[in-house]
Amino acid sequence: MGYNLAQKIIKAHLVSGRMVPGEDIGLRIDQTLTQDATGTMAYLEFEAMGVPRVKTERSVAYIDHNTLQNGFENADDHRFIRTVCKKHGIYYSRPGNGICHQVHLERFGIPGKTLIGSDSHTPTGGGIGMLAMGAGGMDVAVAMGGGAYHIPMPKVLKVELTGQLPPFVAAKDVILEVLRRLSVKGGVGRVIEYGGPGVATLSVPERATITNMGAELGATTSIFPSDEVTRRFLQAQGREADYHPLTPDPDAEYEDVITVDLSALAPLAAMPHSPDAVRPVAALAGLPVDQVCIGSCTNSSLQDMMKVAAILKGKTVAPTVSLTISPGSRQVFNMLALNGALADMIAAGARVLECACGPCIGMGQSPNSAGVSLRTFNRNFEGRSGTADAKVFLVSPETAAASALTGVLTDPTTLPPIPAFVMPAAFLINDNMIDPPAPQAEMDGVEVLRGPNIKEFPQARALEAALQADVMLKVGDNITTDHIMPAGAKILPYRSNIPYLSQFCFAVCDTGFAERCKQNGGGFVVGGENYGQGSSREHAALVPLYLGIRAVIVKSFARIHCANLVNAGILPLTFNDPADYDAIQQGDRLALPSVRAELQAGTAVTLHNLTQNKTVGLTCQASDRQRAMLLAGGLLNYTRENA
Ligand code: MIC
Ligand code: SF4
Repeated sequence: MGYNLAQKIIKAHLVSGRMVPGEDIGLRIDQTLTQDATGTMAYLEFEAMGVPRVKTERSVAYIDHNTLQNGFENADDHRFIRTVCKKHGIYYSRPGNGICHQVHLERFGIPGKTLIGSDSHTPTGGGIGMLAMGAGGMDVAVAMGGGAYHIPMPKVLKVELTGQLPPFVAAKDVILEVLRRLSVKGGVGRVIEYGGPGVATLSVPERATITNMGAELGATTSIFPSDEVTRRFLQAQGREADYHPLTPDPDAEYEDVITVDLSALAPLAAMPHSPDAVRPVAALAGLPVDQVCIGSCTNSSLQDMMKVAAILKGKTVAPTVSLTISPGSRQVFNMLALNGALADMIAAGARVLECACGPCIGMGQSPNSAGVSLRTFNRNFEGRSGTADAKVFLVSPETAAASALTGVLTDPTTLPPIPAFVMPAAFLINDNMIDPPAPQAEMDGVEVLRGPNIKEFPQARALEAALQADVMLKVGDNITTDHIMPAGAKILPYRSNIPYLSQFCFAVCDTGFAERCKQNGGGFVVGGENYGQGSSREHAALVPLYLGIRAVIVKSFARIHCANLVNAGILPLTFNDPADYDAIQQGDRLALPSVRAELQAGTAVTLHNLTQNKTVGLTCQASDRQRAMLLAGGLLNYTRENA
């Protein structure tokens, strides 16, 4: 039997387990990346492991999220990360150099390699044929120390692309179409592999838009083949030597195949508050718009920006609209400045922001009350923009630019033609904002500089024989890590200060949660389907741990969050019968009378609801290795015990 792309890379990196879907596999990791909002914690964890120099082929730290310096906290964290990088063999991409995924694609990604990043959009690297996955900070720390990355062996779904995108229809519309069909849970346990004749018609940045937003499917990752288009992209980045062709075997097998005819697509939009609430732009056209934000790791390539500039050229942004544009990298920004496109954006009235995550993570630019904001980003979860009642729609750069001019949601296919974009034969290469690590001989002399914002992170304890506590919170389906641990300009500076962060835990759902936990010494959280979707932030596990949460009991979990819970030493439990969810109320007293012995024996866990007088069967969704981690009280304790 032949191998598909994902299986080929997995096979070449397998260090433990069998390639049987659902079974735990360990993978050798070639590259890692971090960003600043998750990186501080990841490097504190790396330091705690006591490994002097990273053992990966390439590890890079990016500063792109916490770039608003409203107080000393973010600047201190950046200085900490810079000095840790110098000391431990990590490349440091300075603030102003761009968004991690865009810069990594341009400067470091290599087809056929494995990459994990402490950011859920790491699958962007799938656009050049990497097996690139989002992970918790602790997993990234372990990989930097030379340890394997463990995932359940995924199934592989093929998306067969045919035809060619019509003018003004974009890669964003491709991934929105896939989200419309599969939903935000459709990718769980799967790699989404793109193939078919349509692939050759898509540039690397277009492919990267599609793999980036595959995170919103809940997929392990998404991947494109590495072909002549990939070679030309790497050549234009001065990195032809990094090119390796990579295609699936002709007799490769897939779990399933779905077909997307690129020629038949029209501009699409994801409506508030979920990336899979997708409708044709034409059906929503005319909706008044208050704000348009163009950028983010999904849509900030030179190609995206040039299309936007061409649409804006010679026009003026509608008087009722605030338009922001954040180029994805300094390479993109610089090229726009040199070729005049930036002047067209400025002349049209765009508010040009630095090349960073910016509004995507609520670092400024919150919309007005109940405002309609069109964004080329990948997430429109409730409250993420910083305005609780804002309505965020996710659209392509073309739809965003067209609507910024008219002031209402506008189908860009109604616009007059713009010049076709041609990929440059050579990008502007200038790596002067990437600070290399100290040479081996000098690393001991590097002092790591820590600010007062860095507090100790909470440590789990070994699992007791039995647990008994109250349900601190009951929530519904599709709870995101933005619900559990919100981000935004006011909170993000405290990513290395768990005690401070804890007061905001679940505040989107219930402002009393943190206080209730403090008064009760913690307890349990109950949830519905796809609990923990979205961001990879391990803070969504570390903060509940700090508040005394011992188990999360839900209908189903999103992959990265489930792994983060295990790493933190919190039990991830699922109902054997989803209907039992209805029989538990917030405030109920629950007992897990034999939880330790049950976990030692397997994955079945018995729950007594003492308030409702009902016994419920649960499963601990964990591999043998993860169960050992839970018994020990999380990944750090487990690593210490097994060192
Ligand atoms: C996001 O898009 O939600 C983030 C901010 O990039 C997160 C990481 C974080 O919470 O720091 C992600 O996607 O993993
Ligand atoms: Fe940054 Fe937004 Fe991308 Fe997250 S999704 S890495 S916040 S640009």
